[in-house]
Amino acid sequence: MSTSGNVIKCKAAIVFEAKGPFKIVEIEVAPPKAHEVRIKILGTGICRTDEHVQAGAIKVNYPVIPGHEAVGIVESIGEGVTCVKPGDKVIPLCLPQCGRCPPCKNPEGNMCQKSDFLTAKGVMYDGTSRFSYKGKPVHNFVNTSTFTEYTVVHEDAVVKIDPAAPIEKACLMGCGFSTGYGAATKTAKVTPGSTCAVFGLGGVGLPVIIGCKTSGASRIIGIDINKAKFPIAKELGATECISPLDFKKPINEVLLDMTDGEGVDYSFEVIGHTDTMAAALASCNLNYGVSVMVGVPPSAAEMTLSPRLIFTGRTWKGSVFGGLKSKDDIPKLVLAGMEKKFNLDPLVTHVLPFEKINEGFELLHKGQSIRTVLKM
Ligand code: COD
Ligand code: ZN
Ligand code: ZN
Repeated sequence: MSTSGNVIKCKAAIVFEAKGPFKIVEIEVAPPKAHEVRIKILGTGICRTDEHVQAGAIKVNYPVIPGHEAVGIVESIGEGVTCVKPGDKVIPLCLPQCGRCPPCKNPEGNMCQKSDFLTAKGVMYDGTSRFSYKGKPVHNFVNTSTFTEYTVVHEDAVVKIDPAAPIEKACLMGCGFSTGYGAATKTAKVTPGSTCAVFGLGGVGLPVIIGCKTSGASRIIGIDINKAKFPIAKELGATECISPLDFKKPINEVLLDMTDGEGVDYSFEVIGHTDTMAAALASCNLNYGVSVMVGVPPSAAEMTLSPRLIFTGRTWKGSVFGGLKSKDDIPKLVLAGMEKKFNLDPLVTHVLPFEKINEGFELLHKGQSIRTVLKM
């Protein structure tokens, strides 16, 4: 029986309050309104940002259905949708691309004004939600919400991908891989022969290494307090890996020593801590070094820095979704992954049934996973 036009009852993982667990409950998902798309989720990755939502480090409205890195099949479309049709394999876009706003029109921009990344309202464009639990609305997360068997997104926040794309690896293109790879290739524009330092070797940091390597960097230094991440980092292209815990000196001074006092050409902070953001900035060359902030800073964080760090010529940049334009770039990255242009195998360390979502987060807490993909 077709579900199109009807309310769908399905399972979803809701966080009811900051620091509360993910509770799998039965929700109701309303049909898509005009210019909206209802998607049956096939698989969804667990990203550290989802944990930030659960932990209350990123401000959102509760109750909320997190999850933003997924692959699904279009179940039905609302009036006026032309970019996808029922049956299409798609990736929901945690950073939409409306194509009409100034950041969408600017070749260097990607923070579409339709993005809920900074506003965190957790509702559709009309101010309402398509999710409800026991008759009460439940918020969405960054225009997506994928920890659910069905979700509804605006057509600005969905893109069709190759129907043959494997679910687990294609999921990574919805956030982790694109964010890291784009930070190196699009935001920093890493040059051949350069030296790079990557702070944080997780599901986003490792794709930064892949981006540095494909850009031709000759030296890639991985930095992590968890040495268990070093073998994968080296497999993907890191030439050296160091742990700040092994040194008495601040890690930026260690990096200066390792580069004859010059500092690295490019540094990337992929952890989300203000102290490592400052260390990454100070470890790049004082004149032409570029430091890219990839990790999401906690909503309440503030930093104090000497202006001299920038005065001498360093560039400090931020990068959301790797500076990529989601609708334009994700289908290309999916194809490149299918053509084995980069090695995605080590990134998906665990595949679990959706019901085991809390186990998936436990693996992340313990530093035992890179990416866990939950299959519906
Ligand atoms: N020094 C060195 N390494 C550290 C330190 C430290 N002080 N603290 C933690 N680490 C290491 C951990 O051991 C771990 O290996 C790594 O840092 C972090 O990796 P993960 O796997 O925990 O986290 P990721 O890689 O999934 O995500 C981290 C981000 C901070 C990048 C995360 O918040 C994120 O996904 N940001 C995405 C930003 C974005 O543009 N998102 C778009 C929508 S989400
Ligand atoms: Zn836009
Ligand atoms: Zn993410």
